[in-house]
Amino acid sequence: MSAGPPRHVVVLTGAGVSAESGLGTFRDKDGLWTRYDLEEVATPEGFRRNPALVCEFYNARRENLRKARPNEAHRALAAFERRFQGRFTLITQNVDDLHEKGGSPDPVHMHGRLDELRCQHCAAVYAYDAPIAPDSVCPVCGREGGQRPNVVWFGEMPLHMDAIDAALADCDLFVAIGTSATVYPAAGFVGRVRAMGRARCAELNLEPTAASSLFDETRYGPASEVVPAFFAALS
Ligand code: BJW
Repeated sequence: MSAGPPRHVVVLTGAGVSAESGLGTFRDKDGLWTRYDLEEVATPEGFRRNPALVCEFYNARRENLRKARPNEAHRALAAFERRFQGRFTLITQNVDDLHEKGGSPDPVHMHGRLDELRCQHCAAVYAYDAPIAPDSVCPVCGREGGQRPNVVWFGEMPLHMDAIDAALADCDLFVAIGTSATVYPAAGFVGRVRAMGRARCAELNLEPTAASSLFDETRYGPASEVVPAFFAALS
């Protein structure tokens, strides 16, 4: 494990980093999966069975996101990236754009983005900020239907995995923030980084998770407090 200042910091964020911005998490008390059946709204099979329900679910999430603002955790990560002299890779499981709004230039959205659609006919991915319906028309190929949120559902391959694998192999500090460590492959990142034996691993979360014992360092509390404190101490 490296001593001294890190050379390449990799940060993985989850829903907890956006919780204080008013976006619900998935598995906390009152989380999205306590109100919706994930099989119905977050799988390709659910979308095929009931596209109207899935469109409604994501339309409501897009509307919520419109009102949300980045919090101190998003801003602290962006500020650290601006001043850090080494390499910095921000990987997010979140489909919101609060890292970008907080000033991060290019977070890696491994589970896609709420503000993009993908056409299942021509595979075009395009920015979209309005409600969609099962009969929406693709602006690229003009065909009706088959427009879906450009997000990664269960059973689908997360995005940008080559870049993520390379960053995990290269980092000497890995920090997981606001994620319950239940959804793979992201939940396995800390184990992979540890197995390579080169990086210090830190978990910043509201409370301990199933993966806490794998981290060298843990800080518990709201992201808006623990994230700024952790990254201030790092620079
Ligand atoms: C705070 C806080 C505050 C709260 N401050 N903290 C059996 C074993 C292993 C794997 C599998 C298995 N069976 C099936 C699988 C695979 C499956 C999987 O992992 N299932 C598990 C549930 C078991 N995974 C997949 O299918 C993935 N694809 C895949 O594996 O492809 C094959 C592959 C193989 C090898 C390499 C690569 C690929 C795809 C997963 C897609 C997940 N999609 C979703 C929906 C995205 C779109 C949308 O948003 O609607 O992604 S599900 C949902 O969970 C969303 C999230 O990104 C993801 C993770 O959730 P997250 O962020 O951790 O949120 P929570 O709510 O769980 O936790 C919040 C945390 O914050 C908590 O700890 C709180 O305490 C904390 N917190 N307030 C700080 N203020």
